[in-house]
Amino acid sequence: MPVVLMLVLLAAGSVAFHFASPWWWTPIASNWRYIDDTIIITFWITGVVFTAVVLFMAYCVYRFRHREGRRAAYEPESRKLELWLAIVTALGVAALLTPGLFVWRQFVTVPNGTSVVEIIGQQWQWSFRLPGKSGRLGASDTSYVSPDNPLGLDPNDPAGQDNVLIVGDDLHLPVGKPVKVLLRSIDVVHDFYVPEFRAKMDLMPGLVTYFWFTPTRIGTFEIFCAGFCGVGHPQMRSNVVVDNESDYQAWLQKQRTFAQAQKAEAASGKRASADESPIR
Ligand SMILES: [Cu+2]
Repeated sequence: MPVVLMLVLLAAGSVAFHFASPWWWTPIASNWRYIDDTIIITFWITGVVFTAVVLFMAYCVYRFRHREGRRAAYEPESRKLELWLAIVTALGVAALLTPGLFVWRQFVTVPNGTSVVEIIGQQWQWSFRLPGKSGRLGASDTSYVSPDNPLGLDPNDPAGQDNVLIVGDDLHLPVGKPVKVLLRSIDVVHDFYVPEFRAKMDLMPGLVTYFWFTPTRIGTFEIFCAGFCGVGHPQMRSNVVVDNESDYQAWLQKQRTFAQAQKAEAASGKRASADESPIR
């Protein structure tokens, strides 16, 4: 009887904890309500199955308890029950996976007229690059990375000259404008994660991954690295500041382009001499 009671309390307590939990989601600040809907569907399916299994166990413990003169029958095979369980499990797994496929498709189908921001991860900071007036991002390669060129832009690509660089500082974005983020790592695997945006994706060395979103709320939102990337991983944080249009433009005016940064480096005499240039 105590086991039956414990199992029933476990089921009831889990459901109560789910609804009364103080650790709920951060208020959403992007268009990705679909992600929340998908998680809620997952909670419903797994919650109902968990509760049903635990209560069924409690029922069995009570119903088939030991009594004098009764023996258990050995019945290892039941084709009918196995078939029934296989069908129900398959339907449950399909219901868990299918909504995610629809949401994923939207997550990576970028609408027309979306602006672009590149997000660069490295041990252990976040940097960003915005296209200039031409709207294009110049070529980049990790072989160009040097103290003077921390993001590894191709110095010979004219398209990269007007690109705006934000190295190890906060990224600003205008509210209500869809943005496509291109994710690039210059060392190991990192993972860009802003909980309020319900957006998260790996940065893979040698690949450019992407997704898009629309920031819907003005404010400062913390960026976490959600892929363990070495001893500095917990400190790999930054912010996305979502501004109204005029604040955003004021911030943008203050940022330096790649050409300006290169010139400043040359003027300060810190630029590497020819024999110190990075190996191609
Ligand atoms: Cu990281």
